Amino acid sequence: MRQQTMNRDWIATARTLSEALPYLQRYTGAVVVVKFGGNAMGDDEAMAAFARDIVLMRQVGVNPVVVHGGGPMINDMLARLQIESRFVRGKRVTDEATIEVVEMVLTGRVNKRIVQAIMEQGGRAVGLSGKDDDLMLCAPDDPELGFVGKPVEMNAQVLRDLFDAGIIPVVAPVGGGRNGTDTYNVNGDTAAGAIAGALRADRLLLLTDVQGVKGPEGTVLTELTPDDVRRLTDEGVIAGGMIPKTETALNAIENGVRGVVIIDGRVSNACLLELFTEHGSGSLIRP
Ligand code: X2W
Repeated sequence: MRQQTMNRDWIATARTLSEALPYLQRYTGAVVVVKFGGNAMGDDEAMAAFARDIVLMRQVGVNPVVVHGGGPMINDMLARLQIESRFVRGKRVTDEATIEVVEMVLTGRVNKRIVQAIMEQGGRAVGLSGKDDDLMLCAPDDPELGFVGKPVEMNAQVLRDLFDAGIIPVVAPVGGGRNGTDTYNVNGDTAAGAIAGALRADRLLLLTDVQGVKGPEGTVLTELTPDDVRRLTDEGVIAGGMIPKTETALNAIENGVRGVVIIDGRVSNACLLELFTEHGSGSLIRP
């Protein structure tokens, strides 16, 4: 029911909407790839909040693509099947038994949970993997890792076709081999970077569980160039788990992505804060 009384919160809400106009205009028609990692997924409430942001983006004319991870969910299923999880340099050693589980978990349960959450918020979503319409063809990444793939050929037309139909693509990071029979496990960040590159996306948002890239004093750096990233990496300031993210960012930018933002997915409405307010919410890397 409409209420006529004025309330400070509502006035602030109206002002926020009004102030969003230039950002809404800037991002109309933009392609925004969002990497949603397994650690960022959390409970049903967090999932619903994420889905709501994505549906809002689509509603205001952005073309969002969700590329998800699901490492923790793969670990759980492997444990239930009594298969050991082993990682080398942050990537899962993927033998024949493991790739079966990876494909089932990512393209099945995890992918459909996100699709369903988006549908529940009133959006239209279709789930697919890198195998669908040859979206992401892979070659072996490193013999030590088994069926871990590096994307070697991207065919992003299916994503554009989905945009045109008003559908939000939700992509599981599993790719096919060029021989038409192999299956590869691709790191979620790597897959998101490759997809953003193939689309020459306006933004790649990497949702993580840290605040962003930190400088030597431990404060979050809000804006960096690729050269800054290289320098801070050489100096050891960017280290550990941040390295795969910044590497993904540099590759994506080399492939024509206009900006990559590393943001804290635990902050509510992180994607909206980044795109539609002046308070970007993490570290923006752009040339
Ligand atoms: C990842 C794919 C899932 C992923 C894995 O098997 O765990 C490799 O390591 P998060 O949740 O984004 O970490 N693949 C090669 O990246 O999930």
